[in-house]
Amino acid sequence: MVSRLTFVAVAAICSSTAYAQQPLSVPGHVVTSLASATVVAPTVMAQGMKMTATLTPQKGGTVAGKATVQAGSGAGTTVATVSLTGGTPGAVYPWHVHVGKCGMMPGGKVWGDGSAYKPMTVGSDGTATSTATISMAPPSSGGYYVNIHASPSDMGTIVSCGNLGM
Ligand SMILES: [Cu+2]
Repeated sequence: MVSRLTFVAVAAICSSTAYAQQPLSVPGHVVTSLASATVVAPTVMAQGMKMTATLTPQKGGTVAGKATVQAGSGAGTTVATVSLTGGTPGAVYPWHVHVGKCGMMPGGKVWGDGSAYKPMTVGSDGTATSTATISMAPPSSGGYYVNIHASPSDMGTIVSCGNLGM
């Protein structure tokens, strides 16, 4: 009975002019919350998940930091963030969420579209931050880690790494 009422409510909203003029991505919009609460239950569960990683310097380096991975505001998206300290001012560090764990040889594949991860430029104080939005729902199982690469021309050298955990 509950699901039948929900269906009727969604159908009524969907046929209205107001719905047609509202993009689904507007936060708090009634259609978005109805859909995420009653139709796309797995997404609701995923949105509560947040993975974090502590990034530790590799091979005697100084680059440390933190990373987070959690559901984005749009359905089926994930936002990954990274913040670093101890970087070389002016350096450009590519980074990704990878499948697997730190220290894998060879490294695990990039999770999601690699071009979504923009390389970050280190400031004069040695810090850097970056945010990537990936067009996939957050991972719900398996192992993942965040790699910081030495430079766009030296992807093989990892200057910092952290395993992602719940
Ligand atoms: Cu990488």
